[in-house]
Amino acid sequence: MLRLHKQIILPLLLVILLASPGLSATTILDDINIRAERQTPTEESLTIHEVMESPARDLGEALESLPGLNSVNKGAIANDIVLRGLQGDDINVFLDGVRLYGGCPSRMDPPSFHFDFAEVEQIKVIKGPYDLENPGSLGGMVNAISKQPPQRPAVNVSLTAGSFSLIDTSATASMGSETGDILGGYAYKSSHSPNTGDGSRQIEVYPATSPRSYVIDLDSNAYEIHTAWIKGGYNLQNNVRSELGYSYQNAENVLYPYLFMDAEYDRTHRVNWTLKADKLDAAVDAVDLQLYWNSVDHLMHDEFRRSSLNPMVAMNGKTYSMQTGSSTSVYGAKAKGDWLLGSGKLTTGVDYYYRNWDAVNEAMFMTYMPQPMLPNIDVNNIGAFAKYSQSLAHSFEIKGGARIDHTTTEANALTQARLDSLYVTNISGTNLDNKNDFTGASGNVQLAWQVTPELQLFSGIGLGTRTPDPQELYIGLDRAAMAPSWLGNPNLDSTLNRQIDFGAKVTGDNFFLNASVFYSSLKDFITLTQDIVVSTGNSAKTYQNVDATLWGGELNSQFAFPMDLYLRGSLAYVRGENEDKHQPLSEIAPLNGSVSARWDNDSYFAEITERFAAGQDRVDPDLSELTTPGWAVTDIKAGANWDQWSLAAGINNLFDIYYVTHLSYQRDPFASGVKVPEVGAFVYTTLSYNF
Ligand SMILES: [Cu+2]
Repeated sequence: MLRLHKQIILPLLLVILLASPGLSATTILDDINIRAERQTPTEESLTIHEVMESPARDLGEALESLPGLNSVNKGAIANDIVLRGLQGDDINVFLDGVRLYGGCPSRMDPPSFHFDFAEVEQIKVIKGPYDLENPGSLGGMVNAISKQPPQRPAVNVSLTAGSFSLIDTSATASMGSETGDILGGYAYKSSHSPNTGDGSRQIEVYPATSPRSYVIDLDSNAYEIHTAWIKGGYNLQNNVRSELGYSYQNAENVLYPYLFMDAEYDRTHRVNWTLKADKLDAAVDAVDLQLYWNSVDHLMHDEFRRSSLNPMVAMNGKTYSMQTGSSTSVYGAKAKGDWLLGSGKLTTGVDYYYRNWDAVNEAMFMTYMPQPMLPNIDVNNIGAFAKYSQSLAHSFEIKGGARIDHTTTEANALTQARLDSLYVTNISGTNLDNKNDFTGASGNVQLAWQVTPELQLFSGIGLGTRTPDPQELYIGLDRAAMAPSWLGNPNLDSTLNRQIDFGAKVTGDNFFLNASVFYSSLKDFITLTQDIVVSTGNSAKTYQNVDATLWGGELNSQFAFPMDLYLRGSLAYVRGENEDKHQPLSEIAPLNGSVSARWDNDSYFAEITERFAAGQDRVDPDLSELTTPGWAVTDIKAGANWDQWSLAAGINNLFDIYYVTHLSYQRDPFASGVKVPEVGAFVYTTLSYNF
């Protein structure tokens, strides 16, 4: 019953709040109060029961409901998270603190693609350079936290069906006692390519004559994803717990109209082991150890596109005009301790990870000669951190800390001959090496002041850093005279983010309001260049360090009214500028937000939401970025809860509006020339059972 409440009723209650003085009001208020008490204006969280009520296909889409978070949609699924204008390696995305990378050089499979919602209980977001426990959280961190089984048998089954043959099912079962527990789960999701607001399928975005147009049945699956997981916990003593988990995921036939190719498969293995000991003695509050390993195999090609019908393809005995096979794996370890020191808490830790990334491209225009696109790159990172938090007089709380990292990178399959012939450019110079090392320090101080019981003020100043990623350093895709090549720049420096944040949080018995602003000065921010000439005489796009700024803010609020009515609203803005070139940064979402009204009496609910974005006319001319008009769409949903069962149904984009988001089209060097429109009117229903 308790689990049921946690899983299903809380979300309803969340937007609800006050109104009737019964149980429901208390529960919702509790939730709001928890949010109000525990979160600073630079933190957000999303509980999975909020997600389960929506038809979000993955984490990236679900996180769009949080202000300051957006996503890049390359097709029906595999949304890539954007946080305050930063994406890719500028932010960290973890599951239970585990570092995981996608295999695809075009981010078809971002980290969050590789775990299923049904594994997750809650998602925590830190905005800005305030995560010191992990290397590279330059712009922030998103950490999904997996479900913990209760100390009894439990079952959770969920089935969602929607337009265009959407199926999203999951089942988990667990057994638990004081000594230990075991949890197993399985999830399957698939869908055809959805219709956009103009009545055509998302995969029909290209004219039939375009080499990028699809030559498959419109009712082909746009993705099929199986995920299975098992996790065992053993309580050695009542304060010492060890956990071991394994997950396998197989994604097949994932279509990416945003890109030139589609994924044949992504196969992922994940292993995570943890040991946690709490309250060891008066001084040692907690000790955590963690070891993990994961790997992804990815294969993409253009067999579903017209480009594969080129007569030269068959003449070469192939079925594709281009294909990339890639694999990546990560090993990681972390040891961390929480010490009670004075009236505060000191956390110290060391961590290490190793990553390998390798990708080989074959293309007709290079006579199918295999190219070391990501030339078997090793990354080793070792780091240490310490942070301290303490309450001060007059309701002040201060926390801060520092971290240092040393990183080495080496592209094992990048020969000096290839570096000299292909990579030498007027941007990165001539003395290029396939090895680099980086040392970086980061740190922050955050001050919170509880001015009155209702008002909290927050300020933070932070330094965050991240090393250039393996792709930015070493990628090499020679496209000869066909089109600009795509090249890494081995002379890149790490990016340093110097950021300040201010926030205010106002909470009352029946409302919650969070406002934050930030300013970020990015030294050696990594962007793509304009086309440049390489030593072969052909043109290429490569990466460069520039100085840039990002500033913006978010507003988030919830209100409760009599008669079981609740209102919620959010707004987010970010502005990015390349200070070296005095032009806008690319891929910055425009002003966007949402407002929703909900009636919820604990047994039944109904909700209407308006999502909107302004137009974006600040575009990067180096990447031939296009402006995007504004849009607004309406979503409705309603549902009921009876004991173990709950049912929800809704229509997203009720008026079948045709719209595109500013982030959802590919920029150079692989601009396909089209914007991928968002999903049109979409009907769904979800039935779930929790015991
Ligand atoms: Cu790919």
